[in-house]
Amino acid sequence: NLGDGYRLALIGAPIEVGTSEPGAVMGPAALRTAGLGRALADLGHAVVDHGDVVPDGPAGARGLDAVAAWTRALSRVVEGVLDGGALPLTAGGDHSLSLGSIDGVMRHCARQGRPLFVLWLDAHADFNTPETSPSGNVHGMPLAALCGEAGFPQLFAEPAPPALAPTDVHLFGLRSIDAGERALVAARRVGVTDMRTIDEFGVIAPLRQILERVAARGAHLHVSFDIDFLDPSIAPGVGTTVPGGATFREAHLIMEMLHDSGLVRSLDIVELNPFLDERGRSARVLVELAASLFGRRILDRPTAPIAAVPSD
Ligand code: 4U7
Ligand code: MN
Ligand code: MN
Ligand code: MN
Repeated sequence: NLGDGYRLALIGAPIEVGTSEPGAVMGPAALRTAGLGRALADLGHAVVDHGDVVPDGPAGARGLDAVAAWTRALSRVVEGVLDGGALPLTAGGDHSLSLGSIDGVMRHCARQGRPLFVLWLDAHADFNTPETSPSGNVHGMPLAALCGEAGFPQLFAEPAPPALAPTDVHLFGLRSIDAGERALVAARRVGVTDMRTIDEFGVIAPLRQILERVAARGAHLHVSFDIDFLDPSIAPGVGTTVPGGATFREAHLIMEMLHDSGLVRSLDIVELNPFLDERGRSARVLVELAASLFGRRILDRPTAPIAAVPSD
């Protein structure tokens, strides 16, 4: 266990080469401006801001070569932070940054012989390959690449760890998926709690089931939080809004449950586009939610344990 006061490492990943909408490069700065570091330090955690990562080699152009340069640099930083016993919080930047953060987590876990589980809070599946992608944007592909799908150039430093098992990935909040990736997600048996399931059962039952599984396996839990998981009415600062997203109360409860589980060992906060935001609203909502994930609560009472959950 990490104890009460965590050692948190804030890692800026100002990457937008994975998207066609400029502005995500300003994400880390906006999160710092909204007080991310201060909010976490005020909760009693030791926060070290590692500044913004610089990619290995030229990363100006869009596309997979530039993403590879970021992936390698981010992976090294995240792995080093975990090896040092701290919890990496990678702030983006578009979602292609998770190629680097999760590659770093995978290397750390592989060395410790520890299983890894990835919770993907997102409107999208991000399971396209270069072949299935309708847009060519790499931020819609990171999970497919991490899960070892064919069609990608070498993104990861050699020797690369074994690919992530698709059954150790859970998509939560899904409400937009392309035809090709839909077939792939089903064929690979990626875990999914889509928006309809959330409408039917709420967030508690499905999330409890995931957390119980992670706890039973003693796995490292990585959470990748794409802002478009949230409804655009509370978080407009993102390039790929999809209506019907999580409410503030749903997202807040998820964060409290994640905190109370004590299982989260690494986190991405991605896709904030301050250029599209309204007076810093989205950045501030994210800071609120991050604070709840790291222990801010209304009263000193944990979320209630759930006795019975529906099984799929
Ligand atoms: B994000 C999309 F076609 N699926 O591949 C694609 F709808 O990281 C969107 O989840 C991807 O924000 C969104 O371009 C990537 C599209
Ligand atoms: Mn560890
Ligand atoms: Mn998304
Ligand atoms: Mn995403």
